[in-house]
Amino acid sequence: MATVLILMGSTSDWPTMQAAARMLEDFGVSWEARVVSAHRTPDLLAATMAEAEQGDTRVIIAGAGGAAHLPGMLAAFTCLPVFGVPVASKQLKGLDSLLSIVQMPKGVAVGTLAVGEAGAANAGLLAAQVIGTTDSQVQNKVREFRSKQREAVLANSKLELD
Ligand code: RP5
Repeated sequence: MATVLILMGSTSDWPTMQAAARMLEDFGVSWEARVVSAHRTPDLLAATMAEAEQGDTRVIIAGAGGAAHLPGMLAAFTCLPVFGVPVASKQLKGLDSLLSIVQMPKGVAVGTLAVGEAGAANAGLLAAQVIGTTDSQVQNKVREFRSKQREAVLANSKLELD
């Protein structure tokens, strides 16, 4: 299994969750993405966490929409850090996903990111930062990313009328 495991409730989450994979790819962190649903495949959820616990996986990223219990259920089965990404839902645009991921009762932790693609990208970034605490190559790539981002802002900091 890869260093970072990206799980999601449905293939329909993949267009959003790819932003996490792209970020990890940029930082040279190995990743693997799978569909595991908390309510459609609960047995697979438990088996996947048992597999992750036995392998070299360091971080779990979990994206889900609607009544998004996937990140919390994954966290219940593992002591690996779980970062939850609320995927925008059709009916409530992700407010439901956000509230159901962020409001974990005390005792089982999920780190919740922003709704949608920004949250997925930041989940990848945060996972890379975790890996960077023990891998200086990854940490240097994160520093380089920050520095390029800063330069891009400075290069376009003067605004004119359209
Ligand atoms: C959740 O239900 C998934 O995470 C997805 O965001 C949402 C809708 O799933 P589909 O009906 O598109 O498969 O379990």
